[in-house]
Amino acid sequence: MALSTYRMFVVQYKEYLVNIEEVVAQMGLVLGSLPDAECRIVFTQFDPDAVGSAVALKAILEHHFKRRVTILYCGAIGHPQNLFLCTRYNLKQLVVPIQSAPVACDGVTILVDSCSTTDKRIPQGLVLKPRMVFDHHVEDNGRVDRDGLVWIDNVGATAVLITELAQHLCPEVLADPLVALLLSLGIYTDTKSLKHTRKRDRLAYDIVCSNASETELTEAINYRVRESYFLQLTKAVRGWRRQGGKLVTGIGVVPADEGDHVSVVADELIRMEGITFVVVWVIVDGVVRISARSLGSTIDLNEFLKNCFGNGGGKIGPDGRGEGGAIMEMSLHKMFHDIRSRRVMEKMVRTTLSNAVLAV
Ligand SMILES: [Mn+2]
Repeated sequence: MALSTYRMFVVQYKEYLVNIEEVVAQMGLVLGSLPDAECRIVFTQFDPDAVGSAVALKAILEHHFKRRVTILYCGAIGHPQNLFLCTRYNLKQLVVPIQSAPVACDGVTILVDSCSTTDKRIPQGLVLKPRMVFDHHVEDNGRVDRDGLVWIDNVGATAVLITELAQHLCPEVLADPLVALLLSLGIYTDTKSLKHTRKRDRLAYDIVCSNASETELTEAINYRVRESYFLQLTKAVRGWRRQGGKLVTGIGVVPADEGDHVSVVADELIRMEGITFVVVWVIVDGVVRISARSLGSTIDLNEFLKNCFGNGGGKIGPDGRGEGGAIMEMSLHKMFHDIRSRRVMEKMVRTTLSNAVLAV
């Protein structure tokens, strides 16, 4: 793929989109101002896009900029596909929990696939001061500190940006089968199996996909799903509340490694005829996590998340589909011990959220 073809698709999005040379120049400035500092790539949500982007960016920083790089993640690994990737490719060698390696002030912190430094998944007390941000959550970008490089672009996945950067700086990193596989998977999953792509997404996918093993990609896409997912889906269907095109439901209290099912359930429910807005909640470790989906323009997903929860955010796809999440602050920890208090807690969350969603 000729580079000029890429440049054609680097179109201005608000004031944030910069062209690839500008990105490279900014990277050079940031790294040049801290010549010996180690780079720490941080992501807040463990998913194929974040992991793929981080692993590929690490390779670019090592090969092209000759930097030492570590990759740190926040939160738990709970989605069955992520657990599969961890085991199959021994990712825990490559990506470590942020708690085990606190971000020191003298390092170059780089945030990928998120641009919020107030994300609830960042451990309390840890202040992230990213000098570079690579992200595609365009609607969130008001919250990022503008010191250094901020590349937030309206593409299907952060992996698209990193592929473009690699293609421009050192295409050889894309020949690595693991890098190619993870980037392909990042684009594939973030665009909902390539259903919601723009031209840049497809161009990037073509490049990375040609270097990834077809068998391994198929294996990672067709990951097995746990029984508990189906039980939680049943619970969500039984307990839903609907009003017009709005649907709100919960899957209750689940173990930490099953918390990511909430987004899979939300993806499933938004497909239902007549439904244009879905909110699904789950309680993990005494914290309420929300996954929201919207179709069309009747409800502003980001405004809803911010108004209701004061945090969170999402992204809007090329067809106007919204996808996002938030954390609801409720002091539930104390109630967490027996089965009866679990029911009380679930009821409290259900009522609060149903009222919030149905009132929109
Ligand atoms: Mn992403």
